[in-house]
Amino acid sequence: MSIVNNNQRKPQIIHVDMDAFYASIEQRDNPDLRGKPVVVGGDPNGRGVASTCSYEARKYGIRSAMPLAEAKRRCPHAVFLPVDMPKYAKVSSQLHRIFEDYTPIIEPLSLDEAFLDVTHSIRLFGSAFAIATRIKDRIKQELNLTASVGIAPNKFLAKLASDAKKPDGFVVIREEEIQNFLDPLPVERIWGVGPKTAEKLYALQIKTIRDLKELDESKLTGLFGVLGSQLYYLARGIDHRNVEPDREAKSIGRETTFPDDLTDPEVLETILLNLSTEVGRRLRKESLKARTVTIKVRFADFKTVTRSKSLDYYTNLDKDIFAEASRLLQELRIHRPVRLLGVTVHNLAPKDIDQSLFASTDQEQEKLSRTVDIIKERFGEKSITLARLLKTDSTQQ
Ligand code: TTP
Ligand code: MG
Repeated sequence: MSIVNNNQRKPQIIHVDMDAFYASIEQRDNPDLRGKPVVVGGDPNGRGVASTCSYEARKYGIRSAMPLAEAKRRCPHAVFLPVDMPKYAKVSSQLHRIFEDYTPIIEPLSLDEAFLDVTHSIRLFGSAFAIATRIKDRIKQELNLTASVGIAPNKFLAKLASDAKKPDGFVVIREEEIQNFLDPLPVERIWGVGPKTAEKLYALQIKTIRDLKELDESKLTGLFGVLGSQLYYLARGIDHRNVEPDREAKSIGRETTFPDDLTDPEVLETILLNLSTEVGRRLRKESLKARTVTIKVRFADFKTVTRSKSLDYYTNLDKDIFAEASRLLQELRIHRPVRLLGVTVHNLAPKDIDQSLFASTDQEQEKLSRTVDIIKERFGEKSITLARLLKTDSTQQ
């Protein structure tokens, strides 16, 4: 299979993190609260903890997850507010709609924080710097809130960058600045270093990332296993993790209940092909690809089983979905009557997710499948049918 790699641009990752998110929304919506210490979390006489607090409250040492009673001890005149999740969730979706104007590759980490891979948006918008500036300005103008933004060649650095000048920060880490930026930071700032790992490193007199670089990879893997190798690379600003769009929850599926229970494996497989074709068509229509295929089989006694398989590539081709679904069906070795069959795909991503690994033969296949979709849309479902589907077309609901 020939691999066409036409996507050699350097990665450009933006990390956006809203400032004092819940508290800033409350201050925005109630001008009396502006400039004051505000703690969001509930009744300070109760047993709850702070979700967050305004930057004015942080001067008193109040932090997220601190018991509210302790927060009140530190700042008796702070305003304590309950958590209004529906309100914050609404702002979060407005924020996401802004992100979506610049890239489909968005990985949300929480309501107020996301990675954006804008590597392939640059042609359209000029530069990652221009995109991040625009996003920050729109958050200010349209949401009346401030965000801190980081731009870097990878996720690890972009997150550190957005955190470096909070609140209202804007930090770019260029290739040649990476090591200077990292060296003075404490080891805890490295992704994966929790209190236990930090303690072990302190015992070796390793406090900063500069100190950590003194240890070679084999020494680190000896001490920490797989994490050790991660530490070695992150200390040098190397992080190959992709921005993973959060589409796990979404899926596309089709299922059909037969007028009469079926046992003939060939008939079942033909129906599976029909279902796979419809799922592939929906994926192409929504400009998506999928990585996981699931089949569902309900037997005559209503017992239902599902089987899933994740591929190591994304696809929206009927033939790929069918091949996997068919393999899963065969593995079930069905001997009893079946009343329902379904095919679903999960782990969805924008269709250009794997452009760099796109094989030319598959590009042709996709073009063909898309042509079939267009003809079906124009002239009706029955206008083109793979010969194999004709046999069981009447069993479809
Ligand atoms: P963060 O981004 O960690 O905090 P923040 O936005 O309030 O402040 P900043 O980023 O400027 O440091 O978390 C986002 C929201 O998530 C926060 O507003 C409240 C909620 N949250 C909790 O409910 N509990 C927690 O322990 C944390 C850390 C956050
Ligand atoms: Mg935040």
